[in-house]
Amino acid sequence: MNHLKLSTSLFFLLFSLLILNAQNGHNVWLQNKKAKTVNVVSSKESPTLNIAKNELNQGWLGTDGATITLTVKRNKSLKQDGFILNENGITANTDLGILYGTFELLRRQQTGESTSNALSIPSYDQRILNHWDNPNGSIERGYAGNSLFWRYGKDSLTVTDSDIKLWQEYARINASVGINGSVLNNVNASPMILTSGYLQRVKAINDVLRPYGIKTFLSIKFSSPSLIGGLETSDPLDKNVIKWWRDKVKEIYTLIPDFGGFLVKASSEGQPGPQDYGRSHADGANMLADALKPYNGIVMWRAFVYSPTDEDRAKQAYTEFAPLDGEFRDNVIIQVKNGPIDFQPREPFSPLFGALKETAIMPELQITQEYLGHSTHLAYLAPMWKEFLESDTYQEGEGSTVAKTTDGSLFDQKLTAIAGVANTGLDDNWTGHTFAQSNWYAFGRLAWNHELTSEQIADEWLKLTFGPFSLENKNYDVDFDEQAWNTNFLNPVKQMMLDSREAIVDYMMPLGLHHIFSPNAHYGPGPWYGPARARKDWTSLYYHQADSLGIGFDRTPTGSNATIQYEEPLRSQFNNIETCPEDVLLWFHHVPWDYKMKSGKTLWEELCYHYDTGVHKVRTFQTIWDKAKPYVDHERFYEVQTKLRRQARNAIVWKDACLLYFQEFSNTPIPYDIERPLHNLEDLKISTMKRPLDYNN
Ligand code: GCW
Repeated sequence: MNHLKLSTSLFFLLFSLLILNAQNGHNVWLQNKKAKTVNVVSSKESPTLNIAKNELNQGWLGTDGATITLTVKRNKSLKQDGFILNENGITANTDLGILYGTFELLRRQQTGESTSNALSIPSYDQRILNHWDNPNGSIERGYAGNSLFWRYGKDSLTVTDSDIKLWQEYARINASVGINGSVLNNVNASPMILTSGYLQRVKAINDVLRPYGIKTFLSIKFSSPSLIGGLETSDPLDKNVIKWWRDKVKEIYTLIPDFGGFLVKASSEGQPGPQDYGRSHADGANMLADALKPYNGIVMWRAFVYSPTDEDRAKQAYTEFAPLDGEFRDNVIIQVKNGPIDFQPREPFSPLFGALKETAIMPELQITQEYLGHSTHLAYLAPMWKEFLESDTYQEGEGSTVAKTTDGSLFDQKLTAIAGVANTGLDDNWTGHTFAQSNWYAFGRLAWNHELTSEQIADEWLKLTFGPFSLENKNYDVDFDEQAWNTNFLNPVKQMMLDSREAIVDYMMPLGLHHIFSPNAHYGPGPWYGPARARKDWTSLYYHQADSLGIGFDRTPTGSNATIQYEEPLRSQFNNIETCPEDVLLWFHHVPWDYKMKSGKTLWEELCYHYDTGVHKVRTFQTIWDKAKPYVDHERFYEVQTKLRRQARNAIVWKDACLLYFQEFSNTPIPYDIERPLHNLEDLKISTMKRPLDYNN
């Protein structure tokens, strides 16, 4: 080897060591490990099984030199891609089941759980990420850089080696938590996505994702036949339109035989849809379903519909969809956001869950933090999703939780699925905030097993992401003191995660308040927002209804009567101000300022204390994190520390803005044991319209 070659290799060696220690978070919860040797025996070969073998070789932490057998054979106790772990290895019905079992086995080795005699079956058949990515590379409500799939520019459709590498990493991360579908583009879909250049790129993506078991789907624009097909109409009952879609679907499946199907936002927020032609959602969805049926494709038809009528926005999806129950084809599934409005920090569950008894229905969650502080605020979302999944709809008597009305156990659904709006982008760490990775993780884990607790998921994620096995985290290469790590890092940081969503509810919109953001960005406070000419249901005034008497949206029979859409005894419980849960009180009631709350405080005082508590919780998070410093690499430590500082400043802005503004109606002092506001209302009104919100910072 000549000198030049030697020094180049040394350079690369040093360089890669540096990269390893830099810990930019790119490896998420799949940190590089010092693996032991393992002998993997498999009766057959396939791209998926090869991935499983590789993972075992790279990450084995069991007995050195152990033999592990991968067995693919039919087992009646296993549904689909479920698996069994035992002393000898992994058994599954499918190759993909083996891969999922592999990730589970490796995860258990790191978290210290038993690796034998575990049987695992997914709660939902389809566990899907929705990417709101546009063909120009931007991402609607994305806070972690541009799209992983699309980019701007003249070579935007060329597939490069780095594209392939990135898609492979993306696929591996998803497979590690059981995600098996990706909708590659925004529901506000460009018709261009169905043109040949884009479809070629979808094929390339699909080819990379396939061995990891991930199906690709596309969002479509309902008026594509007229926009790119040269037809005069996109009426779903028009025979040329029907033919156009059949041909388009055939073209797609010729390229991508295992394509998943379409996601559709139609007749919603200005998007075209069947109603433009006097047709129903069922007409639209069924026409597409018929085109996809021969190829086993599905239609995920969104129920996120509302228009600026006088009807309470919270009622509209139910009003439109409940009468259509039973009219959809069996390869249609209705995709419903968890709450009746729009991914607010807290909403009651959408009354559509359980209400459609003869139509498959799937939850849509939002992983990206559109309404929870983007990628600046630390919000672990599993508690929010669990609260939703465990909500009792009472549709088939007590115990009819949302989880059960959607996972096929209560209704005989042919299709079961769950979707999460992704928070991924080109940022090195994929999600902007390191802790936002935990939401990607939690979505996958809950989609696989909705019975896992938030605590268990947080525990796993922390151990995998910051734990002792990581090669990158030098602190633990020698002398890992488990007890110290648990006491000083794992337990407090886990508690911080578990409290984080409620902290946001407290300082943004407690007690059932909702949608009082400054417009468009949905980041800072804007309780005052309500210009005379604005669409009413896009103003904060519409949602909080504050006046000199009280605050809150009356959705009982004296108001919009949205409660009628809930089953008894829930309906009566919500209707009665005394029995309505206080955390959704202002969602359902217009409550007098001096109303006595369960704590004995007046509503006004209670509101003030919630805002104050929210701020204090964030200050506590700062302390927890500062103390965690010895246990975290520099890069991730400072990133989170800086963001928590900003979050604390933001929380004060939220508190000051909301309390000073609502005080104009309550006409009552802010309790004197609460820290006084730091801002003036008039200044806040000007500054918080924009993001970044760091007033005076
Ligand atoms: O929450 C709203 C968002 C829109 C989004 C829409 C939807 C993709 O503000 O950005 O559009 O919901 O879910 O369709």
